[in-house]
Amino acid sequence: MSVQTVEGDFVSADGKYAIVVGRFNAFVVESLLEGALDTLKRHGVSEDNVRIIRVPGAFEIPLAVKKIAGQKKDDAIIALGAVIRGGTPHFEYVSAESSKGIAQVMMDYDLPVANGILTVNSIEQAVERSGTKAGNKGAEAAMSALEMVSLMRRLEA
Ligand code: INI
Repeated sequence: MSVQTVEGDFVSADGKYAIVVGRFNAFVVESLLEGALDTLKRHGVSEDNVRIIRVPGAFEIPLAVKKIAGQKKDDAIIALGAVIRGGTPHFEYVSAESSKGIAQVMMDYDLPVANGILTVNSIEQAVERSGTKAGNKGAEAAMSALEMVSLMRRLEA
C-alpha cells in the first residue's frame, strides 16, 4: 500500500518572514532572535525578506501579529518572547493570552504563526532554552515557520 503523505521541507528561502519580538526579559529574547535569524539565514532566506517588529512584552505580541497578518506581506510570522514566572498571578495572564492570541490569528488569517514565546518557571529554565543546554526556542520557531510555509504551498498547489 502506498499512502500519500504531504509535508513541508525547509527550503522556503524565497518566503517573507516577520519576527515579532517582545522587549520584556530582553536578555533572553535577544538570544531567541539571534537563533531565529541564524536559522533563517542558514536556510537561504535573504535579509531583505525578513523584518523585525518590536513590542513591549509578550502580552502585546498578538496585536502586532494580527496587524502584520492583515497586511498580507509575509508568508509566516515568528513570535518571540519570554514569560518567566514571578511571585504574582501576572505570569498566568500574560502567558495564556499571548499564546491564545497568536493561535487565534493563525486560524483567522490562515497564516503560519510560529510560537517562540518561552513560558518558564525560572530564569535558569529561560537561559537553558535560549541557546544553552536545552536548545534555542527561537531557532525552533524559525524551523517551524520554514516548514509551514513549504507545507502551505504544497497544500495550496
Ligand atoms: N512580559 C513578558 O514578555 N514576559 C514576562 O515575564 C512578563 N511578566 O512577567 O510580567 C511580561 N509582562 C509585561 C506584559 O507583557 C505587558 O507588556 C504589560 O503587562 C503591559 O501591557
